[in-house]
Amino acid sequence: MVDVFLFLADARIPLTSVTLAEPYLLKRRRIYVLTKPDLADPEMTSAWTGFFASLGNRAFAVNCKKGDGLSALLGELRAMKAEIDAKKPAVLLHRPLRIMLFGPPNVGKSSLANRLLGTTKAPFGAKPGLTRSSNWLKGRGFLEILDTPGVVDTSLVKGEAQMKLAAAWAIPDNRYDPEEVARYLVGKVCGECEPEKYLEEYGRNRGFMREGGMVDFERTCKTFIQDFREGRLGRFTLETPDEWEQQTTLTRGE
Ligand SMILES: Nc1nc2c(ncn2[C@@H]2O[C@H](COP(=O)(O)OP(=O)(O)OP(=O)(O)O)[C@@H](O)[C@H]2O)c(=O)[nH]1
Ligand SMILES: [Mg+2]
Repeated sequence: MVDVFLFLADARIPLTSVTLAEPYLLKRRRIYVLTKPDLADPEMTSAWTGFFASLGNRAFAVNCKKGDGLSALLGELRAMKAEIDAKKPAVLLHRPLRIMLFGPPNVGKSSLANRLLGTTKAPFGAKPGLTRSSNWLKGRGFLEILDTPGVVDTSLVKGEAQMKLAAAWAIPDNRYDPEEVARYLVGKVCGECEPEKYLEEYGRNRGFMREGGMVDFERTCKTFIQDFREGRLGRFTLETPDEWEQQTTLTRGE
């Protein structure tokens, strides 16, 4: 029923996004879409799209919220439709191109569906697990889109992958320890900094104080993580294409 898979990966964690969802996807014609490029390091995003291309896959960075990068993806989908139509008898030419969106929770699947279709039919929002079932969506244009719930192999949500998924908000807040994730992210935002001191100062600067002059550490950690997620600390990519080679550490056979 599907002509092409769009595999969505968060541009900040492409390797983890792919590794956690890949086992569920058949090896079929697919396009990788790196979402939230506005929150990732632009040079790293180019490196990642180049890397996927070097593996023989098309890859596009698309801001599914604002639409940047969408026209290149639409151009590719139009070309695919033309290619498929060219192989079919004329009576079937009018069937839309059917695409399935696939990827981790909160990566931007429903937002991309809406953008591609020019609608707001697919509910979207800043919370992992918003879409609960698979839905075929139609809009204007030449596409029909299967929006799907985010997929994560929960047996792999551990170690550094868990930190990254929490940072990208692909797992719910009850699936990680905010203090652990905040400390991990301090290392990414300020490699030289001592996490405890950095967070103490962060909380003090934000006025997150308890009675007796102590910093409210839990609130500080949660706010720090949210600031990271929303790009207020800058644009960061948490993994490089070089790490692809080491991905066996993330796979089921670990
Ligand atoms: N900054 C930024 N935010 C984005 C982008 N794409 C989507 N978002 C936001 O990310 C959040 C999640 O978007 P959704 O489209 O609901 O994500 P989803 O993959 O459908 O999520 P689930 O249905 O929970 O699996 C929303 O708040 C979007 O506005 C993007 O490219 N950049
Ligand atoms: Mg959704």
